[in-house]
Amino acid sequence: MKLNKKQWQESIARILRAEYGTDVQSATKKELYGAVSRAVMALVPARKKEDKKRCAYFSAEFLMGRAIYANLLNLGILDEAEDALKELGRDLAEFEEVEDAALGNGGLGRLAACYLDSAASKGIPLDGYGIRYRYGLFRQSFVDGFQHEEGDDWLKWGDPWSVCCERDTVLVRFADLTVRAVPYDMPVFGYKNGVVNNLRLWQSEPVQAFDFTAFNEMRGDQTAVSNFNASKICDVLYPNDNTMTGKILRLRQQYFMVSASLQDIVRAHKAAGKALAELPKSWCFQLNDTHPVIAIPELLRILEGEGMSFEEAFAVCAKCFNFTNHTIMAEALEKWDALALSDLLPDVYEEILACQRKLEADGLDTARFYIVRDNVIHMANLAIFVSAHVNGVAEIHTGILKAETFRDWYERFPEKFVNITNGITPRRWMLLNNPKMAKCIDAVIGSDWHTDLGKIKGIEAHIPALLADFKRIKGENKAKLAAYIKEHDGVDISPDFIFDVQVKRLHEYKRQMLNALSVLYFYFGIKDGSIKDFPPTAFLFGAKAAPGYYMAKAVIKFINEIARLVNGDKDVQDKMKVVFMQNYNVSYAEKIVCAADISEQISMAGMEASGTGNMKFMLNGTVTLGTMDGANVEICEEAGRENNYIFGATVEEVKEIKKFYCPREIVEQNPALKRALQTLIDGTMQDESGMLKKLYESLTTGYQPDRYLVLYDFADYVRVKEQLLRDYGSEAFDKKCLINMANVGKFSADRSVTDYANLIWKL
Ligand code: 26Q
Repeated sequence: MKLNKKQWQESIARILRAEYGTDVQSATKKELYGAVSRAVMALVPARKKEDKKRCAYFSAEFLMGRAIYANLLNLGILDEAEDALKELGRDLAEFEEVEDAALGNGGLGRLAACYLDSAASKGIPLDGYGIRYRYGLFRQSFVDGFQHEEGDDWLKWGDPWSVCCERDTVLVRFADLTVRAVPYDMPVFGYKNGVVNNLRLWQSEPVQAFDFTAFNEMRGDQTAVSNFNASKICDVLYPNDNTMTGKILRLRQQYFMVSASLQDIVRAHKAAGKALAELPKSWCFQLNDTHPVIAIPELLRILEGEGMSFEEAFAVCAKCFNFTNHTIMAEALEKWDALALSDLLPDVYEEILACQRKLEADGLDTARFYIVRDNVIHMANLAIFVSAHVNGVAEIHTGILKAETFRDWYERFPEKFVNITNGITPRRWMLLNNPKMAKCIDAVIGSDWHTDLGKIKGIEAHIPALLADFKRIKGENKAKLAAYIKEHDGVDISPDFIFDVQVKRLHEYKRQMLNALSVLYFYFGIKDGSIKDFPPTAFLFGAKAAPGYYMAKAVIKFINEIARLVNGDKDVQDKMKVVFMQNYNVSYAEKIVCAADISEQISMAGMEASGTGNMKFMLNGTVTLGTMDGANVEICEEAGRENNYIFGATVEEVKEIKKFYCPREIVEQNPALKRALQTLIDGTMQDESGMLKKLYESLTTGYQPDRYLVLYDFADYVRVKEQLLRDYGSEAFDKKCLINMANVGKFSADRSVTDYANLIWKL
C-alpha cells in the first residue's frame, strides 16, 4: 500500500495525463488535487468481506472538513507526498484552497466525522450513512456588518474521494413520487493501521432512465413532478443548529436517507444467506439524534414486507436501534404533524401507530408515555421506546435527560440510559493542525499518545522543560493565524496580543452576547481610565447564524458594530482589537484552536449538551473560560478547576434564579453593564434595521426577558475574565495551559467510540 517517491511522481503524472491531458508543471490546482487524491485512492485495498458484526451510524450530517491532509496523515504518507510534490515544483499547501466538505452544521456533524476517524483507527467496524447534499452549509460573509449567505458549492473542486456505486442503487418510495437513491462511498482510513471503513452518502435522482417498471407503475401526470422533486431532495443541508423547522422537505430527506440505507443493509444481509431474524447479530444502528429516527418504522415496514409479524419485527428493531440525544432544547426535539407524515408516508405512519398501540398494550401510562398524541408524532419518544440504549453526550447532560427531559422514560426504563461523553480525534486536532507541538511532545514521551491519548499525561512530569517550546510554538501559530485573519478578514492584529476566542454556532444560549458586552465594558473602562494596565487583547469571534434566526443575526451585527467602534478608535489601538472572522468552518477551526490563549465556553449552565470545541482547545493547551456546563464540568474534573476559569450560575442556581429573575434590577445595580447595554439603543451603533433594538428588548422586556441570564452572569464573568487577563503571561499561567493538555486523555474520540462499542454496540 506504500509507494516510494518516484512511484508517487509517476502515478500523479499518469493520472494527470489520462484524466486531464496535462502535466505536473501546467496542471491547475484543481487538476493536481484530483490527481494526488486519485493516486491515493488507487492504493485503497478492496474491502475484505468479514463476518463481524458492524454498526451503521445514521446521521443527517457529516462535517468532514478537508479530506486530503487527514487521509495522507492516516495513511502515513503525508511527508512522502509532500516530498514528491516539492521535487516537482508543486506544494501540498496549494490544496488549502480546496473547499471543506461542510455537509453538517456544527457539533453534531463534526462529532460524526471524529467518530468515523476514531472507529477506523481503533479497528471498530463502524460505517457512516448519510446524505450527499449538493450544497453544504452556506458560506458566510459580512456586508455592512450583516451576515450574507451564499451557496456552498463544495463539488466545484470535484469529489475525488468518492466512488459512485451505481450497482447498489435502490428505489425510495413516497406517496407522491419514487426516486432512485444512488450511493457514493468515501473510504475512511484508520490511522496507520490499514483499516478502511466506509461513509456511504446517498444522492437522489429521478427514476425514469433507470427503472422502467417503477416508471410505468406511476401515472403519467406524476412524471414531471417526480422529475422535478427527485434531485431536489438532496439539494441542500438545512442550516439549522439546535432548532427545528417543521419543513416537509426535511422529512423527505430523513426518510430518503434511512430507507435507502436499510434497504441496502437488508439486501446485503439476505444476499449473504442470513435470516432476517438474525439481523441483530450482524448489524446495529446508531441514531444520531432524532433526525434519522424514522428508520425505526421503516425497518418495521421492510421486515413485515419480508413476511415477519409486527411482534417479530419489533423484537429485531428493539435489538438493533440505539439513540443519541444531543440537546435538551425543546425547539430542537423533532415533532412531526401526523397528517403531513401520513400523507407522505402512509405505510410508515401505520408502523408508528402500531408502536403507539404496542406502548399501550405494554401497559404504559399514556398520560406520561406517548409517541403520537393530539396528532403530533414525538420522534424522541419513538426512539426511546424502541431503542436498546439511549445516551447523552456528557455526564451533566445525561443527568439532565434522566432527571428532567426524559424523566418518565428513565423511571420506567432505567437500564436503557447510559452516558457517553463526547470526544475529538487527536489526529486532526493535534497532529494535523499543530504538527510542531506534536513533534515536541513526541520528543519527550514518544508517539504512543497518537492512538492512546491518555498517555499524553506523561508530559506532566516534563512541564518545566516543555514551557519554552510551548510558548514559542503557540507564538508561531498566533502569527500564522494573524496573517490569515489579515488576508481573510482584513484586520491587523498583533501576535503579541492575548487571543481570546469564541468560535461555535451562533445561538442565544451560547451567549456570544455575554462576551460582546464584556468587550464594550473593557472598551469604555479603558477610555474613561477606570481600567488601567489592560493587557493587549484580541477578541476573536467566529460563528454562523441560521439564516432564519433573527436574534442570532442581530448578535452578529452587534459584534461587527463593536469591531467597527473599537478598531476605529486610535485611543485603544494598542490595547484591544475585535474581529468577527468570516465563514468559520472546520479548516478555519484548525488554524484557530492551536493559536488561542483563551477558550470561551460560556453557555448558560444546563444548555450546552457537551461542546466539543472546548476539547479541541484543551488538547492544544488552552485554558477554558467557562460555565459549569456540558463537558466543561469534566474538563475541570480532569485538569483541575484551579487550572481553568469558571464563573456563573450553576444548573441548580439557574433553576432558583429563574423563579424570581428581574434583569432590570441587575442592570440598575451595575452602571458599567448598563452603559454597555445602552449602546444597543443610544445611537452608538448604526441600526437602520432595528435589529439591535430588538436585541435590547429580548434582554430587558417581554414574556421572558434575558432567557439565558446574560445580564445575571455578567458581573461574575467579567470578574473571572479580568483575573485571567491578569494571570496571563506568568509562568503559573503557562503551566495551566500544559496541565490542561496533559489531562485531555478522556476527551479522545478513541475513548468515546470504544465506550460505544463496549456498552452499546457490543461488537
Ligand atoms: C432538526 C430538524 C430540522 C432542521 C434541523 C434540525 C437540527 C439540525 C442540527 C437540529 C439540531 C442540530 C444540531 C445539533 C447539535 O449540533 N448539537 C450539538 O451536538 C454536539 C455533539 O454532541 C454537542 O457537543 C453540543 O453541545 C450540541 O449543541
